[in-house]
Amino acid sequence: MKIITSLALAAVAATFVLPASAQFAKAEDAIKYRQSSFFVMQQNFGRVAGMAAGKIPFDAKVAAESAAVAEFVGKLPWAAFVPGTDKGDTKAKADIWSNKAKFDDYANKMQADMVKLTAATKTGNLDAIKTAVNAVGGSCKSCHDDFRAK
Ligand code: ASC
Repeated sequence: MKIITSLALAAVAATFVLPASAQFAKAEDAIKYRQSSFFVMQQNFGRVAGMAAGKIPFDAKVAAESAAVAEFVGKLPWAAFVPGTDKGDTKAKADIWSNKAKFDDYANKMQADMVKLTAATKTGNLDAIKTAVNAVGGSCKSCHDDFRAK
């Protein structure tokens, strides 16, 4: 049982594994990289959230494509939270690096919620999409509350 639990946890961790080899020439490149990936993620998530809120006409195909892009791009920013990149053109708080485990928990939660959102968009069921959008939005917000400067 213990071994099975460990294997299950390892499998979950592997899902979220970051490219450990990711390197950036300059601190500002790392900052730009994570901001760019968050921007593309937000544009795609925001489109689905807009549909869920009735602000954008619901198009199941566009929602599914957008969620898939948001899910994928949402894997990218984390490798760019390189130690020492809390200075410069960034709202990233230094707490990210002093409380990395908590930050990583938020990052993993958001990515897991994105997987559920993609699944929900594939059903075409707007209520399921709304629920999944709310979960992702909650993940974004809780991390911002703790780790993003105003
Ligand atoms: C977005 C966006 C965020 C989150 C957050 C959810 O679309 O840009 O930062 O959702 O507003 O509360």
